[in-house]
Amino acid sequence: MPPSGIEKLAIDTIRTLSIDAVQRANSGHPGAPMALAPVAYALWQKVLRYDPADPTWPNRDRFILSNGHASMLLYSVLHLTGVRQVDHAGRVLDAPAVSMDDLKAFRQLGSRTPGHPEYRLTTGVEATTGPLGQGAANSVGMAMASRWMGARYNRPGLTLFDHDVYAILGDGCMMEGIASEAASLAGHLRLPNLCWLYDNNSVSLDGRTDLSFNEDVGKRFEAYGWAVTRVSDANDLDQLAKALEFFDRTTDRPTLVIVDSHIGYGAPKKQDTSAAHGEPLGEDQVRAAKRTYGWPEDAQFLVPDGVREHFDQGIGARGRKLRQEWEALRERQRKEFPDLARELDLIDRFELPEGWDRDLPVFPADPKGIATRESSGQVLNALAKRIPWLLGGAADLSVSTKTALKGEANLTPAEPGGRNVYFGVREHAMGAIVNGMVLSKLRAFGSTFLTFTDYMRAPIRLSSIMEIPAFHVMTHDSIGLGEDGPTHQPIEQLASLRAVPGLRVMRPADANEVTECYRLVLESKHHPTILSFSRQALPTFDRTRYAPASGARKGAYVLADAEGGKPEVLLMATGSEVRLIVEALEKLKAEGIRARAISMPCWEIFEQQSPEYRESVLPSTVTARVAVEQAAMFGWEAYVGRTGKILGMKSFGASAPLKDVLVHFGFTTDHVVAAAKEQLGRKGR
Ligand SMILES: Cc1ncc(C[n+]2csc(CCOP(=O)(O)OP(=O)(O)O)c2C)c(N)n1
Ligand SMILES: [Mg+2]
Repeated sequence: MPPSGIEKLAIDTIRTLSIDAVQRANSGHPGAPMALAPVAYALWQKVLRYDPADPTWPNRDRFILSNGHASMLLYSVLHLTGVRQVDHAGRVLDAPAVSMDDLKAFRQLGSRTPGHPEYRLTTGVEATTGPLGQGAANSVGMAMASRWMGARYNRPGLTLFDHDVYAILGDGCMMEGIASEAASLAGHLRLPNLCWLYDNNSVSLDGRTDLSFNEDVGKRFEAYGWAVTRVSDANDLDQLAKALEFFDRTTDRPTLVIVDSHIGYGAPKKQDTSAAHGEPLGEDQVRAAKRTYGWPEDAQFLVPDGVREHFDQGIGARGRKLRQEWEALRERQRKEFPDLARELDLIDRFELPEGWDRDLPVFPADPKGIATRESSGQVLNALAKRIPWLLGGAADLSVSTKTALKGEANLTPAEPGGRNVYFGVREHAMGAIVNGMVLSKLRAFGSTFLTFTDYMRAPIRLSSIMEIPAFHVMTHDSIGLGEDGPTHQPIEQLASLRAVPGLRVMRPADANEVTECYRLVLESKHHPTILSFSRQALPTFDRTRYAPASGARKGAYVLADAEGGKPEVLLMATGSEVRLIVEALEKLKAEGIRARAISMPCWEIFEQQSPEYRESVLPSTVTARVAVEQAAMFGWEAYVGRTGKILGMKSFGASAPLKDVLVHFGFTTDHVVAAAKEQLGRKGR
């Protein structure tokens, strides 16, 4: 049955607001919002447990628009349901999340209605979407987080966390590998609180999807272990309601609802080519569509009387009531389980428990030392003991990356509150699932070999765009991993990750720098981090002889300095190569040459220090400079200057034992010494 009365009016308002905003911007995708308006309506108005008056309510259902190009669908709904704005301190303001002026400023500079939904910019946008498939994978992380929170904080008769997570996704998302990876894991974990609504319109940008996509999606999802149901007409509210009830009844697996729809519904022109996709309809089509809807042709941005009230009586009233009931439960929790209540306060404010860093290890000086992946494992475990909501795992490499949290349960279908997550060999989804968990305020991490960050660049980049502190433990961080050879030896990864705005790349030199780097990670509320750790043992520096490891907190610091005056030559390095510059400094000292060894675990943080501090570490008058890093040299020019020397990698690595690889590519103390002398215009020996 097609909608009628006020329901039709509400749905057509979503449609026409979307059409008008795209038309006014003269840019955007009206087709999907026109088709999906009834789907959004059925979900938001009838089902979603969401209080527009408090979008921060922790147990709200989450809604993700994975096909972010349909952003106007979400903005129209946020506007019509009257979702309030939340400021950066988490306060709910007496202002709309999306005002009429915002709708009119769609895709304009500084507006809250950018081309694709952006987390933090617009209240009600639960995740930044746009790169297809990401939002779908985020939703898996959010569903895992909901279950995790429930397992930890619910008590009999006191259910604080049981929210559902809904994602709308299109053919594009369905074609992306990341959605398959995430769906496979969601099926494995049997997440009953996850519902994907698939806009099966058989059209994508290049035309009909049968140009490239003919598989039976339903069968594929059944094979993943999902429950699958169908809606044969996106305009049929009864069918949509039944599908959402089916999801509600399904308690042992995730649900896929395949919704057949017609892109650009209501516009008479055939919509199976480019129109209604990446471009506005044009004035004539806009009028024609409005005629089809029975809408006044000349009206723009019209919200008919009664529509806002209708939403308020639906989602508004339901959400208010549910949220108030939840607040009452939370009060009971405060009385009956005060410790749990306090933990939730901390989580809510994204803070850490008192004494969270109390057990952090201090590593004694040791010339042989340990691999930074090993010290990382120890530090991570010390943190996990104090921060109950720290959880994560690896993409099938936890034995190598040393990320297992000892004594903690695995996260499984039967134990959704476990803290060791087995992502399987699904790096791309892992990145997005970790983002989803962090968006749900858990301190979540992923892990694999540094070289495989290539498989997860999109979610890493999005974590930075969203300004969320997701972090990843990346080991085997150089050619120093040895025998596995060029495919596993990262070369350009450090440089490419350093190029991501806001992302912190940390490559600590020894065990104590590892501890400092983790402090920075946990203290960060808005910066994601890639931690880069060695497979091979690295000496633990004698901090009575050299500077304290706390210098790492400034991103770069003078670890060891020449005696007897200003240094003649600056030696700088990160991670495993810092030992080389320290040894070189000692050798140069024996020859009467004053060198300075600078450990630079995090360029991004160093760049945020005062000009005075940076000058104190890298005095501009000292132009003899050598940088050492087993990676592509890109970027080091900024620190060595035009005349400095970079000892780095110009090629891929090689498969051979560690010591042979290092000698072959010139990562030896003697080589650093020679480079330093060359810089000073002296003959190397
Ligand atoms: C990873 C990624 N690749 C490509 C694009 C560009 N893009 C935007 S929409 C779209 C087609 C999407 O088709 P579909 O999901 O079926 O959406 P519909 O056109 O049906 O609304 C493409 C390729 C993108 N946003 N993200
Ligand atoms: Mg499509």
